[in-house]
Amino acid sequence: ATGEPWWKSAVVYQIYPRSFADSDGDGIGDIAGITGRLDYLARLGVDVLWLSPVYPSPHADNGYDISDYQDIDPVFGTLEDFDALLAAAHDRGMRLVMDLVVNHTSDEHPWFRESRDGGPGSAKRDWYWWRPARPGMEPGTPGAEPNNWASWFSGPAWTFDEASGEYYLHTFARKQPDLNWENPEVRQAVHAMMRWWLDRGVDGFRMDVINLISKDPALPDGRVPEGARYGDGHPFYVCGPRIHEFLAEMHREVFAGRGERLLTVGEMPGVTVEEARRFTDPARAELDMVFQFEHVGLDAGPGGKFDPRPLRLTDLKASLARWQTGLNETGWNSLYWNNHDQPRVVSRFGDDSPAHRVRSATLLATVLHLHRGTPYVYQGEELGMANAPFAAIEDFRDIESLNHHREAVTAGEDPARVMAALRARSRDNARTPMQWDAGPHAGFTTGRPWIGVNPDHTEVNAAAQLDDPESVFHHYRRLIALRHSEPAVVHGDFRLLAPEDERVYAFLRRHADSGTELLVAANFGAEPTAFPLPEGWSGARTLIANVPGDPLPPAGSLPLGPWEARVLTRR
Ligand code: TEU
Repeated sequence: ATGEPWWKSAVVYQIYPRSFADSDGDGIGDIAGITGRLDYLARLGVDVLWLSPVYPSPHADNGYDISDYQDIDPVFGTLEDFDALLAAAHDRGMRLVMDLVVNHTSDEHPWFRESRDGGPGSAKRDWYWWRPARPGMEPGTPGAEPNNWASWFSGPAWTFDEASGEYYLHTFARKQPDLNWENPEVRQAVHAMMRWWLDRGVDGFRMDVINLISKDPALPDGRVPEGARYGDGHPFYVCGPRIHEFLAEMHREVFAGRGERLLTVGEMPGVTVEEARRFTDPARAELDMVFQFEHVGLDAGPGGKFDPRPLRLTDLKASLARWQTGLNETGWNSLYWNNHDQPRVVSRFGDDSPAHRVRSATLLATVLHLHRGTPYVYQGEELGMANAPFAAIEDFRDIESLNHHREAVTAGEDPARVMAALRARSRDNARTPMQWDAGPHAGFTTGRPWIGVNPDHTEVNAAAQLDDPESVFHHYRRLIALRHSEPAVVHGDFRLLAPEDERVYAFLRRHADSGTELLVAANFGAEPTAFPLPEGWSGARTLIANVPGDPLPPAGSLPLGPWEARVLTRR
């Protein structure tokens, strides 16, 4: 439809620069490496690149701890390298979106140094959350923290500063102090920095944990879950009291007048459908879309992400369908299986054994890309890259994984179980180097990679897949092209079929303007099955499938082989 925003028919590709392509042999990916691989991304057909952080950083959390918002970390290159990448992407018709990490800075950012070293009298003291010890407690002793909140990366959310005798708040690691958005100077400084990047030519922002920036200034104690040591602060800062005000203000101050060409997406753990509709309602002018987390939490047990349990397909369907319906009239979904924080989807919701890896990866791709919303592809997902076979804790690099391992083992949990959970769920599964070819280090680097390369790169790599029309890569390429050519994929409404079916994920997309209707059916398993077609679908043509060959038009029911996914169309 005319007048629709361009990003509704776009596909975004996420690059984790540290693990994408290393041009200088230091074992860490860099910006020149990305520029050298743009033709690969153009061939895939993606419209937008999202770069995980490339700013100067001590890398306590791989760049999500920023010490200078307006420069490039030397490990990744220079501002000149960045400008060259931006120009080269634009030359190929691709836009480039930056990661905006402003819930917190690094503790090595000059703002925080001034806030801490200047003590309570510092002009920047109030840019962060400083609080005295709990009344009646000896400052710096266990339990004396200003409140009982847990950090997301284990331990308390507060760190004691000897010099001033006060604590600062950090929702994540202690090297990631939270900015105080209540202070208008903080907001103005962030807005100015964002305008600086837009003036440089970038095309928008992916906003890290942006729904956590508004905290209840009373910072009340949270409920302590059974068996837990710390309290749950979420009710006081997940979509906190002033979040909509802050995002509307950011829109006015930063995006007004140039909003049309940009893409903004807010990463929002804990966001509900109702809140997401408000954030993405165009009439409210806050964000274009958000990343919600419901579907990536369905296989977590009561103990959280490191307490894995199997996914029930009916839960996945019910969850995604609720988001589809909830944002159908107002707002817009973003669609993802993977990013740099999630295990690889082919290992998680598919089957990464040699017999089923390609088919289950292409099934998952088909299901996701046929939903209504903007799909995000995370580097290597388009190759069907799998989880890492890490053997020991020494193989891991991620601060969340390392902290969790230390805390759990110290608390007396069985180390073998802790390792099994890390192997299934660690963020490092997504962070092994991109597999370019079957050569040494998968063609990622000529040096020593900062994290182990998956040994399966001899089988699973871009070079092999580019030459194979049945590869995962070419299936992603076809799905992206389909979104660009078929309005029903972009604009059709969504209706879930057979919600109780434990094996087949099936839905309809109906596009009233063109009269086109799509039926998607996907067999989530190795056992062949058949899906009973609704009235009027016998004889329908296949638009795209993840198995080669032209089947006979289905009559009555649609046979589905192991991990087969099929999209039928009728007018
Ligand atoms: O992630 C926040 C988030 O919600 C989680 O995915 C988190 O990383 C963790 O898995 C919780 O168990 C964002 C970034 O994407 C992540 O890489 C950063 O570590 C985090 O914020 C802090 O900046």
